[in-house]
Amino acid sequence: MFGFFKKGLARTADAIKTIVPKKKIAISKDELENILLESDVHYDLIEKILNEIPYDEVKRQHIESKLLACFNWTYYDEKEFTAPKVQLIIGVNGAGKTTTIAKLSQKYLNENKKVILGAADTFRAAAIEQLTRWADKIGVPIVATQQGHDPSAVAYDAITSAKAKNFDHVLIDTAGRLHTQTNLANELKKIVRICDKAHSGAPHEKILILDGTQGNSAIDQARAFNEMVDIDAIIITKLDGTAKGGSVFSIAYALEIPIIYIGMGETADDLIAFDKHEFVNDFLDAIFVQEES
Ligand SMILES: Nc1nc2c(ncn2[C@@H]2O[C@H](COP(=O)(O)OP(=O)(O)OP(=O)(O)O)[C@@H](O)[C@H]2O)c(=O)[nH]1
Ligand SMILES: [Mg+2]
Repeated sequence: MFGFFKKGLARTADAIKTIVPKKKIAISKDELENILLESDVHYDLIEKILNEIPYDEVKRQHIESKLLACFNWTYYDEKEFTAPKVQLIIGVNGAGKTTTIAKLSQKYLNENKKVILGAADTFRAAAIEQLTRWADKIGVPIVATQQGHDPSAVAYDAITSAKAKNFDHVLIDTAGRLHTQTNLANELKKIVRICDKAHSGAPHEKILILDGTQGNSAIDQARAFNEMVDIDAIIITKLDGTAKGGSVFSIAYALEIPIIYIGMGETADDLIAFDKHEFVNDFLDAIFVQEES
C-alpha cells in the first residue's frame, strides 16, 4: 500500500542513516531531534514536536501522529467550476513550472481528458520552445505567441480556444519571478484578472511550484506569492534530488496551503498525488523497523 514516495525520499533516507545507521524499534529524543534537523524540518516545528513527546523512548506511533498533524489543514477541497478547468502555474525561476505542466498534462490525458497549454512565459528566451517541445512530445495543443508579447493575451486566447473546442483543462505556464520584482507581480495579477474575463471564475487553481531542493527557505517565498495572488495549492518538485524531504512537513505546517502533488523526476510520469499517510509512512520507514503485532 505504501512506498510511492520512497524514490523521492531516497536521499533523505540516506541522510537519516547518518543518525541511525540501522533501523530501530525506538529512538531517543536526541536522535529524533537530529533526524528532523538532518532532513530539514524547520526548527520551530522540531521544538513543538519534541515538547509534545514527553518520553525518551520514541516509537513510530508517537511521531506518526505529530507528523500527520502538520497536514491537518491541508485537505484540498476542490471548488465547483464550469469546464474548462483553468490552472495557473507560478513560481520562481527554475522551480519546475514548465516540467510540472507536462506532468499534469500527461496525468489528465491518462484520464482521457482534453488538455490545452497556454505559453504565457513570454519573458524568458526559449521558454515558448521548451513548452512547445513538451506539447509535441505529450501530444497536446498549445497556444503561444512571440517572446516579449503580453502573457495575459496568451492566457486569454488559450482559455477562449479551450471553451470553443470543449477542452477539459487549460494549463497556463508563466515566467519565473521573485516577489521583489514589482512589474512581474503586477503582470501576474493582470493574468489572473484576464483569466476571469475569459472564463468567469478562472483561474480555478493558482498553483505555486516550490523547488524541494530549497527546503525550508521556500516558506518565505511561498508567503510572498500568497500575498501576491492567493495561492490555492502547492506542488513540491525535485524531491528526488534532495535530502531535505523533512521540509515538506514544515512547509505544510507553516503555510496552511494544501500540497497536492510531489514531483520526483524529470519525465512526464514523475508526479505523485500527495497523500499524507503514505508520505509520513515512507518517511518513518527510513527510521523504524515495522513492529510485529
Ligand atoms: N530531478 C528533478 N528535476 C526536475 C523536477 N522538476 C523539474 N526538474 C528539472 O528542473 C529544471 C527546471 O525545470 P523547469 O520546468 O524548466 O522550471 P521552470 O520553473 O519552468 O523554470 P523557468 O521557466 O526558467 O522559470 C529542469 O532541468 C527540469 O528537468 C523533479 O521533480 N525532479
Ligand atoms: Mg518554465
